[in-house]
Parts: sequence; structure tokens; C-alpha cells
Amino acid sequence: MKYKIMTAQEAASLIENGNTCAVSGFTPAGALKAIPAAIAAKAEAEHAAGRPFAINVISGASTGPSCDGVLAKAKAIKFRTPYQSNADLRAGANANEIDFVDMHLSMAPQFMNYGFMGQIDWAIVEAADVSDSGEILLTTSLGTAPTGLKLAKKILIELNEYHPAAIRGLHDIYETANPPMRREIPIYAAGDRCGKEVVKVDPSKIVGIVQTNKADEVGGFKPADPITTKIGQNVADFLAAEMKAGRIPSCFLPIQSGVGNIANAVLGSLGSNPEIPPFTMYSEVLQDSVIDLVEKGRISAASATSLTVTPEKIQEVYSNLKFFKERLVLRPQEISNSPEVARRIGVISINTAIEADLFGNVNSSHIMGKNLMNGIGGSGDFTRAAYISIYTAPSVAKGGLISAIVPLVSHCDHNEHSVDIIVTEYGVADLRCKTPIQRAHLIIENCANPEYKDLLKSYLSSVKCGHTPQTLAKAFAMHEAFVKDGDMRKAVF
Ligand code: 0RQ
Repeated sequence: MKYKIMTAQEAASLIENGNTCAVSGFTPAGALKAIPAAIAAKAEAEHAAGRPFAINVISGASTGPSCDGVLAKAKAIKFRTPYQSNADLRAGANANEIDFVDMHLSMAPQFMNYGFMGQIDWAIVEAADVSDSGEILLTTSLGTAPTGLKLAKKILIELNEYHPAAIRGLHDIYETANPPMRREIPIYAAGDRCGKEVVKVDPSKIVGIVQTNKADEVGGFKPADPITTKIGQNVADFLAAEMKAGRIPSCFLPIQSGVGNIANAVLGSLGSNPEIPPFTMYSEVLQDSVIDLVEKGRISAASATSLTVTPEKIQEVYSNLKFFKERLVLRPQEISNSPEVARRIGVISINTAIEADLFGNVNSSHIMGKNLMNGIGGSGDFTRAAYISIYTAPSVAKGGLISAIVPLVSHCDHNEHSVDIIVTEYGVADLRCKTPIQRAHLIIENCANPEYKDLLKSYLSSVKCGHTPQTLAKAFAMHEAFVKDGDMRKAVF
């Protein structure tokens, strides 16, 4: 290989204070494993010497402890976008020590392409293979890495031996032109391919390669509990009934599903429901449950930008690569999350809410109106464009002290015009073609926890008129009761 092999420390020594680094990783899948720790050590040494050192980090979504974790702990991040799920980074963002910008994931690469994020100094990516001619084979996620590689002045690569070069063919890298030259993306079914297997860069931009051999830091899931199982069953029963009623075609429609324990349980229920035919996925993240359902023939094709699976599952995929390459496709995130494609092919989106209000507005990202949890992620890319958009949530959080159904959301990510269905363990509220008042009654009856029904009803009946019955002075009384007394049930209307 003609490139310079270097240590992570040598690579980190090239990164300067204030540099903007586009890093690979969408969840811990395909995220950096070695160079960030060396950058963090450099930052700590600089800080100890009384000099400032912090970089701007753009990724696909969250990364792993070896990237966001070490950088945030070392206070080495100045600006971060578009998503995170790390405790130290979250604390830094909420203390306004890190400039964190929460954005729709499909738009991050566009912002980079349009120049809205300024000059990208470095692309630092994990690869399974690099050729002398500058062909880079990315690993378990694509995210914004193809865009970063195209725009960056210089490139550093972590060549991770853990991922075999035989994964070539898993990726489908299609690049959109900037407006006004952009055309429709030629994807007409979830499994369609229209792009390249590798990213091609000018090889003179590659200044160094750091060798690694490490699995993605993807943890396992909590086993489904009675609440997540019931939510999953409610979603599956609702979709089966929609199909029976002729509102979903009998061949079914592609599914998008968020990440986490609830999403995993929902997919499990869809997969095991005999009334739902084998289906496809047009999603952003594929988790362990998808691999199982592909193996069982319940999912015939799955498209995403990341394969966020445990080390045991990825080994299953790697030991049967021919089979999986015919059924899985990884795309850059502006393609996996393209609202244009999602609207056209009729994606059914299923995401998780932190809270939903009586009228169907959903908060996915903030706690008590001010503190960031993770971010909006890709949920908005799909919700606004979906054939049917579904939000799931356990009816209460923190052992019942917080209701997921509130009079007015304390932060709005998805508004009532984009949210079709709300599902808790108690049931399903179908909000389509309903007025705000009809929605409120349905959500209280079908979704609210019994401990909160009377409280929510009394809020509703305390409002005398208006198309959307809301009393500004009381709309956050439940939130205030939690902040003041630690229990939303103490609110008085
Ligand atoms: O807190 O961890 O301290 O116990 O939020 O909640 O119920 O375990 O659910 O892991 O699926 O996360 C919305 C955060 C749900 C996630 C959210 C507390 C609760 C718990 C986690 P603890 P659960 P999940 C694809 C699409 C936005 C991005 C998105 C998310 C913790 O799904 O980040 O959809 N979504 N992306 O106790 C206070 C409330 C609460 C609450 C829950 N009302 N008030 N705390 N919690 N509700 C992914 C990507 O885009 C990459």
C-alpha cells in the first residue's frame, strides 16, 4: 500500500485546535475506535499546558464511547452535530459547554454540501479496505462519511481488519447533485441499488492510515418486558387491521423503525404476526431483530445507513455474506432517510416519543422542555413523509411520576399535522382526519395511563372554547408539578 501507516498518536498530532472533522459512524456502527482517544489525550495535554484545544465534530449520528465518549470527557469538542447519545456529551451540551446542533439526519450531508457548515478540514473514517487508486470501502455504516470524504481537505483512515474486504457490495453509494440540478433518486423499492460500492477519492488527500482490529461497540438489548411487548403487539395488530381494511396493500409497505428496546420489540411483533406478510424495510438503522427476521424470510429486503448489530450478530452476517448482500443495502444517510423516497414508496414510520400531547404533537428530544436527551435523529425525516406515521411510548416514565401524555408538549419535534397514530401499552389512538378535540378524547381514552386519565380530562374540560382547546397558563401544570414536587399527578386544573 502506498499510504503512510502511522500510529493513532501520529494521526492526532496532525489535528489542530479549531479543526472541523467529519468522522464516520452512525450509532457505534462504523465509528472510529483509535484516533479520537489520541486526540483526547492531545487535548488534555494542551489544556494542562494552559492552551485551548477543541475540535468541531460532524458525524452521521451518535458514535461510540471510543469517539464521542473520550472526546467529550476530555473536553475536546467545541461544536457537535447532528445527533448524540453519550452521557458526557449530553451533559456538555446541556451545560452549553459544547455547541450542539440537533438536526434532521437527512439534512446533515446537505448542509455540508451547501457549505452551511464551513470548510471541512479532515475526514476521519473507518474502512475495511483502501486501494492505491483511492477507493475506500467503508464498514458497517455510511452516514455522512461519503460526503465528508468528498469535501475534506485531508483524509485519515482507520483500517479495521475486523471487517472483511468481502463486505464489498453491501454498500450502495448514490450521490445527489445540489439544486437546481438535483433529480429524483432512482429508488422504487426498498432493496433497489443505484450507486457505487465504494467511495472514490483523490489518493493524494489520504495522509495516513491507522490500523485497528476492533468490533463495533454495540451493546445488547434488554429483553422485551410486558410493556414493550404490549406496545409491539398493539402496533402489529393495528397494521394488520389496516391491511384487512384495504388501507395498506396486501403486499404490505416498507417499514421504518427507530432504535432502542421499544423499536426492537415492535419489529419482533411485526415479524411474528401471521397476518402480516413478509415485508421490506426502508429505515436508517438495522438492529439485531432485523437480521433474525431476514434469516427467517420475514423481511425480504432491508435498506438503511447503518448495521447497528452486536458483535455476535455481525459475525452471523459475515459468515453468510452472499445471502445478506442480496437482502441488505447500506446507503448514505441523505438517501436512506430521503423524505422524497419515503413519501413515494409509502414508508410506514414507527418511532418513539418522549411525550405526546392531547392534540398529537410529539417531543422526541427534550426532557421537561430544556434538557436534550439524544436529538431528533432521523425521526422527522420519516414522520413528515410517511404513508402512516406512528409514535410509540410507554404511557408513563420514572415509575409513574411522569405521564407520556401531557396537555401540551414541552418541546415540539413533530407537530400534529405530521403525526397519524399514537400507541402506548394501553392502546392505539388513530388521529387521521380527526379534529383537535376528537384527538384529545381518543388519546385520553386509548393511550393515557389510568392514573392520569382524570387529570387530563379535567384539563380538557377546564378549557371553554377554541378549535384547539388550550389554556396557556395551565398547559404546563403537569410539567411544573414534576419539576416542583417530583410527580406530575400533583398538578391541579
Ligand atoms: O431514561 O435511561 O434514565 O431510564 O428516557 O427511554 O423508554 O428506555 O426508550 O430507549 O427507546 O428512548 C425517545 C429517547 C426513547 C429515543 C427516546 C426517559 C426514560 C429513560 C429512554 P433512563 P426508554 P428508548 C432512529 C430515530 C429520538 C430520535 C429518533 C430517541 C430514557 O427513542 O432518542 O427517534 N428518539 N431517532 O425514563 C422524562 C419523559 C420520558 C423520560 C422517557 N417523558 N420524561 N424522561 N424518558 N420518557 C434513531 C436515530 O436517529 C439514530
